[in-house]
Amino acid sequence: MKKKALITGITGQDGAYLTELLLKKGYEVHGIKRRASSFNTQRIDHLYQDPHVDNRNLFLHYGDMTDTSNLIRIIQEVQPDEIYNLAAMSHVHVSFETPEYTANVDGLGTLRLLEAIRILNLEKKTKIYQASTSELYGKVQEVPQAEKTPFYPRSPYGVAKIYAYWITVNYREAYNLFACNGILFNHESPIRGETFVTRKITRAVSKIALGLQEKVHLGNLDAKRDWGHAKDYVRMMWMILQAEQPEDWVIATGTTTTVRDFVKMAFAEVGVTLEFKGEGEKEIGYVKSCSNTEYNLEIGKEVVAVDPHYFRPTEVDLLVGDATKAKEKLGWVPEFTLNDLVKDMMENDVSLMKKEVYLKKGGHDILNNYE
Ligand code: NDP
Ligand code: GDR
Repeated sequence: MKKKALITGITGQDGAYLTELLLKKGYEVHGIKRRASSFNTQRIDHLYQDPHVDNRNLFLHYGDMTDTSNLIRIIQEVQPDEIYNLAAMSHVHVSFETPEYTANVDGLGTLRLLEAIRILNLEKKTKIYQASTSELYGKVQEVPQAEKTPFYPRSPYGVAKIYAYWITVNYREAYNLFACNGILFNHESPIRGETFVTRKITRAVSKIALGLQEKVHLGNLDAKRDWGHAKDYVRMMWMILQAEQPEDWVIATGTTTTVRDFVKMAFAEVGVTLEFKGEGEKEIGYVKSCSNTEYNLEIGKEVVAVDPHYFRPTEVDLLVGDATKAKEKLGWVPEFTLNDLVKDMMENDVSLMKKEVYLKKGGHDILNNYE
């Protein structure tokens, strides 16, 4: 019998990579997608199977983390061996504007899944993975951050996720559920959402290099993040549910980098040495030199500016994780370095923007310019 997995948030970055991984492992994969006014399955379209053929192993169900009866019905129908709860309003800055909705989806949504498992008497059958986050650590208490580091969230997103973290622990202890938190630090990829800082940067740098955009406006350049590759991280989600005991695990690279340095690394991929000058809101990044004649960027051109609009009311200044436990007990070995990650993202976005240049020449405009 094939194992069955149910993924909430299957249309997101991690959902797409996890689906790919589980299908390769021979799982029957079920995913919950939201109804939207336009298609929202681009990240998994390459895995989509015609519903009219036999032996399908990928199934999509309409649903929402705010809809209890819908979640219970899907879980009853699917009878999953493993649930991966990846669905969330996952943008930290946006959570300051939609705090109640974020609490409902990211906090109560997790409770709804845990209760569904109990209501359906699936405690012994169904394991559940909760997508916890380094945002739980928030205000720096100690570095690097590990499983026992105290939490101090700094956003409505972080606060909602702390509820989800503890309700997962509580259901494990109260009802013997195989329920685990993966406390994952930032992980990125070529299919990262366009408004997270890494993808915003790699898209903008590609556009600037190809003459499609003048400059990019960013917020806090001093923030430090521990960035890994999403492909390495979804492998761990699966390993966490295959462990002997249900536990909580930190997944991180152990290296931290400022947003400013990430921008420099991205520009380096198109042959540009970027320098910064000025301070605070007046800081700018300009082209010091350009070794790639294909891009021909003018020396001295200002390509990065700071816009306070992107500052958060409360910020998480420094994240750097200690994944020793996962490495020692689960044998996790990440395959991508930060350099590999930046290269992967830049290659993807440069090729995407080259297509846009081509289409523009034919009078078409396919990409929007929202930041
Ligand atoms: P994305 O934002 O790319 O994907 C989020 C997914 O959740 C999408 O499929 C989205 O659907 C879905 N979703 C949002 N709201 C609802 C809702 N109300 N009901 C059902 N589905 C919903 O996130 P990532 O893939 O990057 O992250 C996956 C999970 O891991 C999230 O929970 C995130 O908070 C957490 N996390 C992420 C980290 C990272 O660095 N990427 C680090 C640590 C934790 P739609 O496509 O329709 O919007
Ligand atoms: P984060 O990711 O908040 O860490 O949450 P994001 O990429 O949004 O921000 C990282 C840091 O960059 C700073 N920053 C900017 N951020 C954005 N989005 N846009 C900008 O223009 C900009 N300029 C500077 C931010 O202030 C911040 O310090 C991500 C999400 O995936 C969460 O769901 C997940 O839980 C955590 O990572 C771990």
